Amino acid sequence: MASKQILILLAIAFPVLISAKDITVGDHTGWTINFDYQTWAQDKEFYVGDKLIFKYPVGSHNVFKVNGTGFQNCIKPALSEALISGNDTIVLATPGRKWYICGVGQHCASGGQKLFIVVNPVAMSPGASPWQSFGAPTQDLPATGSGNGILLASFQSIMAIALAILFVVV
Ligand SMILES: *[C@@H]1O[C@H](CO)[C@@H](O)[C@H](O)[C@H]1NC(C)=O
Ligand SMILES: *[C@@H]1O[C@H](CO)[C@@H](O)[C@H](O)[C@H]1NC(C)=O
Ligand SMILES: [Cu+2]
Repeated sequence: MASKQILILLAIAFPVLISAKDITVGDHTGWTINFDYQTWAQDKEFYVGDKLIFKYPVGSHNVFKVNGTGFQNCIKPALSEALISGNDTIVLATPGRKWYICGVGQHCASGGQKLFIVVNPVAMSPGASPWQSFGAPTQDLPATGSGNGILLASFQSIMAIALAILFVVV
């Protein structure tokens, strides 16, 4: 309960820092064989609320969510569990380790068509601490005039103070 309230407060206080992303797996390459998804994932941050999108020509590949063992050994779950739309969207709903494989032929075992990611709990910009933005104008504010910007900045300060109080109380 308390953590949910903190999340809501964070979302109100720091809207610019929190934004769910749509992440296309493999970027323009999409979901296919002979692509190094571990290297691709290395320099990326995944957060709860982000969406993974697996893109591929329908019928050529599919997507299974598996566990660590299934990932290691390319164990395909029942075909009924496969995502097959060619534009498969998975919302990262919980933090932790996630594993995905393709279940077509030997794509996972021989083609390396497998993805392992770690999902972070809160969708906050990398390296941004709430206290760094305390009272300071945040970047990328909508350009609706300085008056609004200052209003928003002080609103965020108030929310940050409320948040600080909440942390002390909880
Ligand atoms: C991993 O998933 C398989 C089914 O695909 C299941 O049989 C196995 O028990 C699971 N292993 C763990 C550690 O959860
Ligand atoms: C793929 O899915 C995303 C969201 O899940 C959607 O925004 C996009 O329009 C879809 N693209 C196609 C080509 O269907
Ligand atoms: Cu495949």
